Amino acid sequence: MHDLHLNGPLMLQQIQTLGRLGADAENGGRTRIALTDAEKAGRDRVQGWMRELGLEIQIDRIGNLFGTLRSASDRGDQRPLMMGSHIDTVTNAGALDGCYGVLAGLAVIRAFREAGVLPARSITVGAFTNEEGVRYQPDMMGSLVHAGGLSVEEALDTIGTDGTRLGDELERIGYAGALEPGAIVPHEYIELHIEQGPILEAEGTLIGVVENLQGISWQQIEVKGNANHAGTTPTHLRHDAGLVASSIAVELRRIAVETGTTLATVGCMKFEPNVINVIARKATFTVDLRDPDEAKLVAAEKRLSRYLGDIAEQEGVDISTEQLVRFQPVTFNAALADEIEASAQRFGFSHRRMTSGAGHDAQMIARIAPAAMIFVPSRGGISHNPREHTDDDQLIKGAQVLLDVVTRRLNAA
Ligand code: HGY
Ligand code: MN
Ligand code: MN
Repeated sequence: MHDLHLNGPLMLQQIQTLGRLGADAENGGRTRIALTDAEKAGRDRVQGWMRELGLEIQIDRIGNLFGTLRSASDRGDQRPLMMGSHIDTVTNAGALDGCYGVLAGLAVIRAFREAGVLPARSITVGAFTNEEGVRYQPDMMGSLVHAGGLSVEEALDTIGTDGTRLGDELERIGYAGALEPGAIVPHEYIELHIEQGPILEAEGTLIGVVENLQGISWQQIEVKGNANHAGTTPTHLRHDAGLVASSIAVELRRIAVETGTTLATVGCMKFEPNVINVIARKATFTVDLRDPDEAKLVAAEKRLSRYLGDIAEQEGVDISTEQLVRFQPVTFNAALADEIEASAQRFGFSHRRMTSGAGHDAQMIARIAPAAMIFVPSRGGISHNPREHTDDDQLIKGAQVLLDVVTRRLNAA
């Protein structure tokens, strides 16, 4: 095998450059919500880097962006080894989530370019649309459509939290591609990502060999009570949507603590009329439930549903729910996980097998190809936050493992 060298400094420089696009006014964050002008700027920048590498660029109908370095033997029908992730962000995000996997993929291709060799099999890097699901649900949307889990027509008709239609926004930013989603079927898929959690750092471990990924359940809950005067309404006569929503949030914490494995988050909450001296007539909020075990996730959903029925009756309010996202836990390809572990061993890097707490595009691509993930540590376990950080040498070593695994898989039978 050729002696390929990863250009770490250039990868780090590109991470910084991309991280400046959509920069927030304060606290060093950036916001590149899917299909906004800021995200378009990020897409344009990544596409430019793909061009500089002489890659064949393809954009599909849901806006997934692919750059491919063809092997000498590829007559256009060869299934590529694919790497990738996403470049859209949550609000006020860090610079690494998703971007690291896309730019490390380009760094792997650059190693072939700089060595002047073509890979034994074509290599594709993908930047999938709307992984975060902040504006349009579900999350991991682009990779879900790519994997055939959601029709592109349905995805294009999705109405965002801002009332926009996804397909219109895709047209507006110029990324409504022609390629049929799923046309590029990966031979194998490997995603390099920051852990976004505390485990690797706490153990002083460098490489996470991600064996599986937990199930995700997102729902929106609406509580309808009665608006009334905060000063004249006795407690026993209240139908207080704000109290009910808050009680549900407390019950969710009880579910998480009592199960020990389920995680529960109320990330968004809105009261109406949202006035200091008026009992809330309506509360609208989201619930994010996760568990690596499907049966436990189902049990948490059922326990929440029972609680909703009980508190609705107790407080005399109406409660309705809308399921926004439901993905079962995913187990990644064992052979690829072994390959990642063997690579970390060869480098002498500390490593451990683990579950992904976050959702990733790899969980969708695992539906159509062998897939696995490599994690590197997140300082303080922080992510979805401008303070998201991984040391430069850790980022480079993670990318070296990616290059090593890719070159070995390219030359495997
Ligand atoms: O929600 C997630 O876990 C991912 O960041 N979309
Ligand atoms: Mn991510
Ligand atoms: Mn994320």
